[in-house]
Amino acid sequence: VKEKVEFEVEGMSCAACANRIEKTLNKMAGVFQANVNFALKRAAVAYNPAEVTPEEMIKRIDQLGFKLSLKE
Ligand code: 9UX
Repeated sequence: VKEKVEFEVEGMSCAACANRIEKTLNKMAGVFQANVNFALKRAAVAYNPAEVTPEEMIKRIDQLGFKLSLKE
């Protein structure tokens, strides 16, 4: 199963921040593909809901010092 979720990203100060977030999400078990757009302050993640949840992504990225909020 593949689900997609979109987040708004708060706290990014430079494009390397987007790369840090993207790499961290891509390393999480159950994440197929994460893309973070610095200019748009958006993150899009394709994931397996049986392995990982958007809430776990939010918690993981909070540890890096950025805030993800679900976009509906
Ligand atoms: Mo840029 Mo971000 O110098 O975590 S990498 S502010």
